[in-house]
Amino acid sequence: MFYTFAKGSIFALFYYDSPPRFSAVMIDKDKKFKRYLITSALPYANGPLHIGQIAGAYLTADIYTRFLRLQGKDVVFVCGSDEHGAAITLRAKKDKTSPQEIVDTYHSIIEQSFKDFGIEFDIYHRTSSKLHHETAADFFTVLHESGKFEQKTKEQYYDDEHNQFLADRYIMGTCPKCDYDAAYGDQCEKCGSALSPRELINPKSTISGNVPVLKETTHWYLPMGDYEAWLKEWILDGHKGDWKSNVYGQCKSWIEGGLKSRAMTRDLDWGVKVPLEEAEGKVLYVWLDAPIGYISATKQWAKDHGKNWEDYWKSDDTKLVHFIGKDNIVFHAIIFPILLHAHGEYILPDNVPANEFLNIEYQKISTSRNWAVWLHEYLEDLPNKQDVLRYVLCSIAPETKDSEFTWKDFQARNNNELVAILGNFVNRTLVLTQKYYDGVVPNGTFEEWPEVTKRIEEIPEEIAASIEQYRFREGLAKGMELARLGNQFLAETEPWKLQKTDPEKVQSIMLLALQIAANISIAMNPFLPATCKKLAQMLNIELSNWEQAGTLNLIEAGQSIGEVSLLFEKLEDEVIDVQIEKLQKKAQVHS
Ligand code: B3M
Ligand code: ZN
Repeated sequence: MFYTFAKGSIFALFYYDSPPRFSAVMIDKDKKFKRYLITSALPYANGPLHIGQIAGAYLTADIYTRFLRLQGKDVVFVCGSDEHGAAITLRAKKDKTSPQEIVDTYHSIIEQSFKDFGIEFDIYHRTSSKLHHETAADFFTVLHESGKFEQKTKEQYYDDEHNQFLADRYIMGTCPKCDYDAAYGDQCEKCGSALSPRELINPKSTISGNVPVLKETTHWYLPMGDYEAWLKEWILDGHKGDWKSNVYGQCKSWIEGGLKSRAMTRDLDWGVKVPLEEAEGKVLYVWLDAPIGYISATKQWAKDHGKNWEDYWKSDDTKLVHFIGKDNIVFHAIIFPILLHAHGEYILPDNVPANEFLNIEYQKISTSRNWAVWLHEYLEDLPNKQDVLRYVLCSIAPETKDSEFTWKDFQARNNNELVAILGNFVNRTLVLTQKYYDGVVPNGTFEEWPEVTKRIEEIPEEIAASIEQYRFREGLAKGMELARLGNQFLAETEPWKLQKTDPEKVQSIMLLALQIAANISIAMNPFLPATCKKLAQMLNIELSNWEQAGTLNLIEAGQSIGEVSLLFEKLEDEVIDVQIEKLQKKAQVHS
């Protein structure tokens, strides 16, 4: 092979040539990590998944993890169902069934649709498991015994009709910060503010609709204010410029707004029981128990795979990254870190890359109005099109602000990008290889096209840098640049015209086009895994590791390519119209 590229120095080269935001600090920082623990928010098992959740906390985490795995890194990607809290019990009440019934039903639906969609967790656990209950209770005990909680008796809202205290989603009212009239007792979903029930204007019980009364109850509080100085140092100084600005900004306003004590227990009968004799009838606050779900999931995975879970949670050379949606920022960036820090044995997240929200057809997703595209329905209606949805959701991922999903845009991105650019390039290359050489890869040299070979070498490094900085849209666009480069290369060299007059040059052209296609199969693998697997099969090459991306000898002269078929198909208007109608019809029924 004429051209080979020395690897190993890729980061140095790339960072050196790039704008200052790719700082040397980042490389050094990342070098100290020996292993990675990646988490995605645990979805409540109270309904199926919609594409807004996927775009928020799962797709990007999956891309990130696949990228690490391709580099041969030691990585574990954990998730599971969040099976406690009012989200579950209220749903059970609404459906006139038991919480257990609800979580069993939705846990399986959710787990299956993640699998079918290609979100590849190492474990998908559940917080109703015995291991989780033990882990969460032990965590509470450690904090309790080391005096990290304050026990306080206070008046709380109570529903007289149902004989129940009303915390979190059991109470609704008007948000004191933004006037939204359906804010929950723990959070306003409109402005993202964390609230306590007593702050709500015109509070109402969500079970009876009645105006609640006040009644005394005892709980264990986390004095968050005590950690303000520590949080300032850790986040505001320590993660400035490194955490995404939406995350950093929210943390800053939280910390600077003053942190109040927060109850870590609840008067409920569904959840992890508070492990104290005097706490009969009380369970752990779901936002204490749920993030500990990441720990219990890791424990279960380690048990199943002969690993030591503590390596992943208690060792400074592990990089912990929480992928979440913006409504979960305070819990992952402030409350859970305080708990981990207070416990004392755990590492803290290195990053909390939160996405903003995805709207559908210019309206906020609403599960109660059924304004959503449900993942399991998508997978049924549009089978074998997981990667199309991955592509679209990554292209429009709400990384820095809310973004819009529309079915027309989905169609356009499929037809004009996946079909016309990526699919077209691969198909032209493979069909010509069959036609000219009976599918046997020709020999050739590339010195005539230094700009093309240079880009092939550079693009994977650029994709890597984008992913490492949680800029997934940018990384995907770079991947598409490889396909555009390939199309442009074929358009300019016109092998179909040269075949009669200069077949030797055509061999070189086709070999280089095949190397581009092979590079796509690695470089786009984290984004479009099924497509890249199929592409590798068509090229008849082993799916390689990331280190090989950017090299020009991925496919060898003399080898045969495999069977050729189309990577993507055009989506006709009819198919899209059905989806638009379905969305509208179902929403009308529910409103
Ligand atoms: N279940 C909230 C949500 O689904 C919650 C996340 C828990 S992550 C530890 O948005
Ligand atoms: Zn609000």
